[in-house]
Amino acid sequence: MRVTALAGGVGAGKFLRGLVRAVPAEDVTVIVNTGDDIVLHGLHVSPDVDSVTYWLAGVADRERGWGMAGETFRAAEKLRELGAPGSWFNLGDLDLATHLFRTDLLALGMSLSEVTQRITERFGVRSLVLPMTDDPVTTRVQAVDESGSSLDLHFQEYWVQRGAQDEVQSIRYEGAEQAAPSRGVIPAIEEADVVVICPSNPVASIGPILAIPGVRAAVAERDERVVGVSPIVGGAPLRGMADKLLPVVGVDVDAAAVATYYDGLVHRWVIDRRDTDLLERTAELVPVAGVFDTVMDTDSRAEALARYVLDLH
Ligand code: FO1
Repeated sequence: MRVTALAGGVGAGKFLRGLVRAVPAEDVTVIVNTGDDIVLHGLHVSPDVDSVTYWLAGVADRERGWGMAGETFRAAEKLRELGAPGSWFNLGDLDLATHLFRTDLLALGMSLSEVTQRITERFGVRSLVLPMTDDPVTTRVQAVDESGSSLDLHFQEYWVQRGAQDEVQSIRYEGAEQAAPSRGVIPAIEEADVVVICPSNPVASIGPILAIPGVRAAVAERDERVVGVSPIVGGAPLRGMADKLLPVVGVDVDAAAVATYYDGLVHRWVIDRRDTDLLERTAELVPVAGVFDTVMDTDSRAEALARYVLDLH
């Protein structure tokens, strides 16, 4: 069974670890958000691509969610001491190797997807990891700070530097309209037996992927083969800031309502057991509604969820 997953950060990483236990890893293609990529200290950082890579390679830090297990931050501390711009973003010492390698290969003229393939291979990842595009796309957040001043922030400035403290007014995916899906993205959607929308932040992680010309239409075309897992459990995201961004796009922060963000795209929608009271409402919004334990503390729980998602009809 060929599975194509649309993915962002931690929630996707956890789910994908289960997915590659449920089906052969070689049969999985992951299309990953690059809207929160950022250049820091001259290095190209692709947080979601790296999260997916580290989770699939089994080297992710389960607690922190991002970066590698056993990470140290000596270089980041020194950069802060030096007052380096961008030192508010913690690049781990091991993680730095990935960014140095990526930046070097990009400078040699390789595309982001070629570089990603090289990196995932070196990490022993057997699934195909495709950045959504090789073109520059940046998620930008228009917000107002506590003094009422308008801000136009890179997503990482909003989330990491400023701690999601500002009132968000709108979100845009800069460059998306001019971007092309990276090679393999559209065929991976067209040829999949199942297209999974991972339990990632809809606005920050999946929205940018769907904004790449051709992607939304390709997913919509797959109709009953498209299944999504709610990233909202008990009225809040398990991690991250989806609760702050969903209202900005007019979507309520609950497991059923969040399916409406994917209106016309998801055929089957899985909510968490804790939200069983929302099952009836979910069934009014999507053709097939399912309930399962979506909190993936372990790989076996993630595998059980992946099997449920693939079998739901
Ligand atoms: N998230 C943080 O909250 N603080 C950080 O300093 C931070 C550094 C970081 C470095 C590399 C990386 O791949 C991810 C990192 N993240 C950090 C996570 C990241 O900001 C977001 O959670 C994702 O971009 C959203 O999926």
